[in-house]
Amino acid sequence: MTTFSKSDFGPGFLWGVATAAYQIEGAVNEDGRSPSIWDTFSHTPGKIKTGENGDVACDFYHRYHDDIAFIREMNMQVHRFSLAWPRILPGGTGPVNQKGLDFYHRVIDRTLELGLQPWVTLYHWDLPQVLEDRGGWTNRDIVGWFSEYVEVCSKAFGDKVKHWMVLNEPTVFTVLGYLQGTHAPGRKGFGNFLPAVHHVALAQAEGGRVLRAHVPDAQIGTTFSASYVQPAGPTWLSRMAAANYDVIANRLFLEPALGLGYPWKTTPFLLALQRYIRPGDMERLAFDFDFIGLQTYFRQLVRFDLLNPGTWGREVPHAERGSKELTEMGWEVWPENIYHLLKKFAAYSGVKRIIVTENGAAFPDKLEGEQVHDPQRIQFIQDHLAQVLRAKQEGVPVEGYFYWSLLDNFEWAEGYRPRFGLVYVDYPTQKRVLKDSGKWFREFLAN
Ligand code: NCW
Repeated sequence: MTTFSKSDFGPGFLWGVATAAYQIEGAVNEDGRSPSIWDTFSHTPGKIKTGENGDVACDFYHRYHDDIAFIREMNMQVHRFSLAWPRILPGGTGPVNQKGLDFYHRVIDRTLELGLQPWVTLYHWDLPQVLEDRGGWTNRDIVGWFSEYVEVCSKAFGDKVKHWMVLNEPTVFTVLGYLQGTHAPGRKGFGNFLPAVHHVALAQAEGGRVLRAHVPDAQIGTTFSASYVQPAGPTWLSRMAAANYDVIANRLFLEPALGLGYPWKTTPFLLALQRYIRPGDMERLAFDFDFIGLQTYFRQLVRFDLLNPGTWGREVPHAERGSKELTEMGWEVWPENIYHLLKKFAAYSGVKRIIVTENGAAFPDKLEGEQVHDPQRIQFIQDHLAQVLRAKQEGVPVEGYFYWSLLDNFEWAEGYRPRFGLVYVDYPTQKRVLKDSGKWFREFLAN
């Protein structure tokens, strides 16, 4: 039983779902799209746990019409999705692919036709491979390449789309893609990571400025992955390690956007970024975002580790924490996480408005006839919404909650196994089934 109702969140609170282009669209060779770094990476043996790729995914490219209708059916108002740079500018820069624009016009028109708001993410990790071949995010020229792409998108869609997010989770795509190498493009080491961080942070603000210039009446935001970081013990060393983890997990891209610069006082190894910083850059990192997208899935419990110079920390294994429940991603379920993060983000004076642009969980869903019973997901959502409401009632300006994700989809290096959707996708037949959790939203949000 839930102890709250939709009306407790207030009349203006926005409810929605989120997706990302490469994870759902498929049709990778259609209508002039060029390969992205995720096509290259997923077709490289050993990179995806299951050997799978996004060639077909959910075939959203052909099924968008009916898929978007599920959002309406669940009584939500927001359809958050991303644009694929390699569909729109197959050369990364230069000639525009009209067929790529046409596809997104169809998606936007269908969204509007159903009375939903389109919320568009410009970059959700599918960099054109041609640009990676020129250094990708490690090449400073990418700030100009990205600006060109943002200009094309804002001119094409700015009349219809009034809510924009510049980037999806910069920390995740730089740490996993350019430091650890477990995500595309699979680069490793600080020599890749540090320049990528600085160029991404510049592009984050520059993207905001380009949008503002071309769509002056737009609400402009960007999204951040976040994890509430707790020290495992009361010692100074434990707290120091946790503070360093907090910098990477939560502060690295948020603080420069807010005009606070990089958090190198807490984490001195970030001083190595200075090598890539040119005169005027520190001012250019800031942009006055209308809203901040908070995306969170789990907390981090951290202890001191002498063997990990830089952050000086290591996460405490779940077995040692007595974690009650783990999702299919191996992520611990701990709903208070989202409450603490909302409070933390709201404490920055530059954060005016917060939208939870992603939160959700993967569980081992099974199709039984025409039904998918997913009580764990319903519980997860209810427990997280209770914490969002708690923060809101304490004055946090949180004004929306978007569930990740509309559909089960290609979960990057994990392949198709983790199912995050409110709608089940039977991949062999591409049949869709609204899960019990989707039905729960439908009832919860009904008038
Ligand atoms: S992997 C990840 N995700 C999932 C993905 O499907 C989606 O595209 C992302 O926006 C679900 O939501 C996001 N997030 C990574 C979580 C944090 C990993 C820790 C990295 C430490 C730097």
